[in-house]
Amino acid sequence: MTIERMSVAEIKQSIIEKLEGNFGCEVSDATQGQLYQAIATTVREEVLRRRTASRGERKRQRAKKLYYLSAEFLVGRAMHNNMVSLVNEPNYMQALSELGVDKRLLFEQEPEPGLGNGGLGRLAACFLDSLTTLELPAMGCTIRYEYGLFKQKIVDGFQVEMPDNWLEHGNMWEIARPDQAVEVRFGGYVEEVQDSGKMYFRLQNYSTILAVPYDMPVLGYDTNMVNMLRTWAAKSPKDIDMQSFNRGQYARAMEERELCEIISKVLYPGDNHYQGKELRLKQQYFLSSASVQYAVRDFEKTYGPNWKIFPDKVAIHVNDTHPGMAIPELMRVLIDEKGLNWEEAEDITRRTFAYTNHTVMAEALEKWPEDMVRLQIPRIYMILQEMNRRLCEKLWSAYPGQWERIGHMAIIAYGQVHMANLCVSYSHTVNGVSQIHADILRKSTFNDFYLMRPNKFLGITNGITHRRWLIQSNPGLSSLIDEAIGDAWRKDCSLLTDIKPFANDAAFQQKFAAVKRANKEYLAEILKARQGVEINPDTIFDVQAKRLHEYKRQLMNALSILMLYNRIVDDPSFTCEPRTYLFGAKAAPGYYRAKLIIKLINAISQLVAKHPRASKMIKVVFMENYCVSLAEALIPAADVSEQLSTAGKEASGTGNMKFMMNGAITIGTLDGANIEIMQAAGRENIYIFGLNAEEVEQGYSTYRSSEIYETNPAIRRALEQLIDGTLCPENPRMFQDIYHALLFGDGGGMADPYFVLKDLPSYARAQKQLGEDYAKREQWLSRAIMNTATSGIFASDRTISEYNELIWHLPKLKL
Ligand code: 26Q
Repeated sequence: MTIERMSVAEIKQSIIEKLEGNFGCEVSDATQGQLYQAIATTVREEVLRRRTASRGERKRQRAKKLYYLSAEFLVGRAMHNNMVSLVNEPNYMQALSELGVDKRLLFEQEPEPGLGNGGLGRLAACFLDSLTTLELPAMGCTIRYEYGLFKQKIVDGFQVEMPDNWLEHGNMWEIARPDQAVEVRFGGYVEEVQDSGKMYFRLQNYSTILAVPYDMPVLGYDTNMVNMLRTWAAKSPKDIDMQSFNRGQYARAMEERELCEIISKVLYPGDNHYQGKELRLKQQYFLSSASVQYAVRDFEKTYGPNWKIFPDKVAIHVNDTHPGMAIPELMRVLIDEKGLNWEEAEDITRRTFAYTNHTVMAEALEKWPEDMVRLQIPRIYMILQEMNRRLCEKLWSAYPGQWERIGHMAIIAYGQVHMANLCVSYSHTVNGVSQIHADILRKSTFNDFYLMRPNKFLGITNGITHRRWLIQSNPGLSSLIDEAIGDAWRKDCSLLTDIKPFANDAAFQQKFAAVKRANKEYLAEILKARQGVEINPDTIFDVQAKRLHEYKRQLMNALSILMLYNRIVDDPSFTCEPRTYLFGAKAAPGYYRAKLIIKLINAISQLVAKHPRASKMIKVVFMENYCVSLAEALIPAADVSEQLSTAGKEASGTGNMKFMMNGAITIGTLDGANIEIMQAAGRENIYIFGLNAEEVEQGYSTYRSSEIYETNPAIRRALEQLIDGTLCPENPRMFQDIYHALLFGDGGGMADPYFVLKDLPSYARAQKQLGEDYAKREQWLSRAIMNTATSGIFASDRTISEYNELIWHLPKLKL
């Protein structure tokens, strides 16, 4: 079945009719909001026609379905992306131009769903995009947070958080499914019931929360395939408790309702950091239970109570341990509700689940207090205990007498439920997100499990969807690529290698440079509009955009800029290629040092701006509220991609891939996917500096940051400036904490545990070289083009094909 694309005339007609019918106005007198409504409704109708065309096919074909469970899905805006997936973007753009609509203002009308913190949530969104384009049946499952990740303002150089009320004006892209609501139970106690010799478990005195699904359709590119992102909202089962309402206890009824609905109220803003908050545990079980119950119900509808084939028809993937309670939840449903015995349920569960780990940092590994789990989800707690008992029994025979090792591998130990151990021991596959990360999982984090079942551990490197991150966000470069090699790369991103021969083609280089230049102008326009700053497109755009975290080392970048500033101030004859340093980063609201680093970047920005000569060569800009839509304008404009994590700490990184694809050159450490970027692009097309992961590991016992301070005068001076009033005359003590952490450490820990000072000299050298190389125009352009040309393997289509081949085994739907 083929569906005709709307022509330019039809699109215009539809928009005009909607403005007339819904608002009684014409294009010329419509507000931006009315224009958005009318245009989005037109796109939505086209989306829903595809949904109708593919609807029911999965069940008819009895095809296996994937549930991708993730506490975060950072999908970004939908309208423009849907135009691209409909392969009708040129017609829409033409129609909008003919109607005289300002496209930037139009797209900015759409609120961005901020249902994620960073990499993990954005990866889930890229995956669902690729699953759909590859015509694989899947459903993304997450929480419909009423408030997404906070919006960031910078006030006097400090981050200030504002609530993100993204649903305030409704959401054009979701469909409520109250008919598919499920009940999730919390609290109470477990009663054991004997019935004709069999023992049953019944939860008593629990409270029920209703999980109501809202589905957001996800389109495949150039196909009728539509998958759903299911977002679960928490509702009170008795919308308002009528009984107490009648007795006049209106306030109490409302209160009860509020208490239920708080579960899906707000996304926790911590990234790569675990906090044992009770509400967070409730969120996780809420998502896990609702999704598993739905998966079981949907299976039963098609296949009946034929539980043995459940793993052949259902795959459940847990995106990090956050939805890991789905594992004991499936056990619970199969045993308590479907009457299976433990062994049957366990076998099905093991063959159903797979788990991807996204971090090896100790502070991010989830460990819930045993008592909290017991009180909140008592039946799940019982199941976890039994899982733990059986696991430990096996471990005793594998590792007799090795108590410490067993304690380290147990699901429950020392009063805590260890989510990673649960996920590893009850999944058939454990995946790492880059090659080095998978190696670290095998050799260190999960080594004890790896030795028992080496084949369980995979390393499938992350990817990004080139549809959002190249076709949609960089139309200039996309058309240039079409011109050179045709447009087949749009469906098969690996074909980007066909532009390799153009890397040294002078005419292509000129056009490539013109596209980059236009993208830089566009970014300049946006930053002017967003925060009133002016940046010069004739300078190098050097970008570090990612969550703020000490291991990502924005601080190293900042100190290196400060050192460069000092050189300029000291030497009136010093010159360098003019550069604009762009930072985008949100800090977790409770992460004091991360917030102080933001203040530091802003202080350096002001210091540089005040100096007549320095300000001609460098400018530092902290971009407010880094988010998906800002990334879409920023990444195509970047010349330099900063990927500075301490080696061994960044599991993969995915921003690095987006920058590469858009022709930025990476300066980075041998960490995460940077290593694979180097292998793909070639050693000459990337700037690598600093310690490698092994050297970092060895450095923990030998490294003394004070030695660098004592022997390197430039570093010493920059550090002194943190506390001598240079940066913050009104409060010279402002950056004391950073100074102290770098030189003395805190809380009994080592000084400079992220090796900032250690890697700083080698970073500064690489930066100097980069600046000189940028001036060699042809060579730089050739290397930038080589980055785009070799970025195809970082398409999430490749990632998903590998996941499917090695983990899920989903059939491609026949449409
Ligand atoms: C856990 C418990 C309680 C509250 C919050 C959390 C929590 C939330 C988000 C823990 C971790 C995260 C996010 C982690 C994350 O984004 N990791 C990144 O995942 C990317 C995709 O695989 C990788 O590319 C990055 O290297 C990794 O840092």
